[in-house]
Amino acid sequence: MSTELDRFAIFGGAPAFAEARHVGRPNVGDRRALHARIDGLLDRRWLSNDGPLVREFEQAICDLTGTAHCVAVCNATVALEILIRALGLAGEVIVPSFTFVATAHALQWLGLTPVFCDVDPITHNIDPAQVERLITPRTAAVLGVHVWGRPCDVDRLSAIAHDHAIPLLFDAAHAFGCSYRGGSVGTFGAAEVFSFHATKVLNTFEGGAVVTNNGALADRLRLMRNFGFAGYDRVVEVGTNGKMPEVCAAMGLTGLESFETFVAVNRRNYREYASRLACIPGVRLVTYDETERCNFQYVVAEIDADVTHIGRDPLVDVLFAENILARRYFHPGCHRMEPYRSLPRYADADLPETERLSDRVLCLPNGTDVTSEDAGRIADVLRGAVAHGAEISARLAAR
Ligand code: T4K
Repeated sequence: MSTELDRFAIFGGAPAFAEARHVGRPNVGDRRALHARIDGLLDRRWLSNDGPLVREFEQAICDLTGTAHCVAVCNATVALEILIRALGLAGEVIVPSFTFVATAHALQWLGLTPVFCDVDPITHNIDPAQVERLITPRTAAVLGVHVWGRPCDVDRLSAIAHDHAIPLLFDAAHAFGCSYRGGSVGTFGAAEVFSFHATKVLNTFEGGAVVTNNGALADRLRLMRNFGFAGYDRVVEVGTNGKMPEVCAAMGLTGLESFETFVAVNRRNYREYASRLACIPGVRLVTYDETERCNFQYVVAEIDADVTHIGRDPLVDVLFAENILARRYFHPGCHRMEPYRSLPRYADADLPETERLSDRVLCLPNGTDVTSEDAGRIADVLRGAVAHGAEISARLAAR
């Protein structure tokens, strides 16, 4: 006998989508403008190393964020590494565990010690009170992350960093185009790092940038991203190859021309999700402060399994069967990933909010590849699954 549950693809029904709907489909701007820029760089035969498109892109980022200096780099992970190196940091850096692992890896890669800090359960951002408790004489810096593009408590973190005379840095990988108290992300702390990875609201295929108002720091970053070269044959620093190619800047410049559209589509989809997922017990959509500039790139739901009677993970299985590839960012939390989980210093990590969140968070597809009909249908599937949460859980358990 067929039941309501048989309509779900996980139990043999037809999937909601014939083709996969992804979190992180790239936003692509005007192809003709992109092709023209690519023709230009091919005609110039200038493909990399501080080319005119990279310079134009850097200036555009400065203009948009109101920051004095932008150093474009091949990706945000390398941007973080170069920044940490340029500041000469050594010892411990306080950082959230609830972040993409690149934030912690950049520190570990350079021989620094990430000191994992818990996050605020509502904002999902690093908890300033705990930052203060974690500061010791070994603390070299605080590295906050503007998770989902919602800025950290910049004022409190700035006061703490100032009181302890340590630099405050931000991983702003998610927060391009966002603001805090009217000021653009990019202008806070000693420096901030953007990601322009394919999955970000603005992409350069792969890419990242350090933005700062500190001219001396920017000069050093420029040297370090190009092997430490200060001119032909003159190396004045240890450096690496962190250069952004011209074709990436071409993509970034083209994307910037459509940036307002990307954000408008994200906002429209977010609102569609929000209206359909409102008032579902046990499902809480992360909200944005719309009095600020937000990029709405991430649509994030928290699932409270005690209320929904279906956990986040079985829910992901249900959605995947429907061809809705929802993601569990940042499960399981950096401190529960290698190499951190096997290192003695993290054995007693006490990060209850991080663990609670990383077991509850579900990211839903957004971006210009997602129509509002898609968003509505995805929300309806989620709502339907939660409505049958207990029965689905029981049937999955019986398998
Ligand atoms: N700090 C934070 C807080 C970050 O979130 C990130 C990156 C970084 C630092 C480091 O920035 P980068 O060094 O990457 O510039 C993704 C991204 O790879 C990563 O950039 C991002 N954060 C993270 C949150 O998400 P994955 O492993 O989920 O990526 P991937 O490549 O599997 O892409 C996700 C989905 O997007 C795919 O299932 C399909 C879709 N997709 C992806 C690409 C690359 C496409 O449709 N087309 C594409 O070209 O980590």
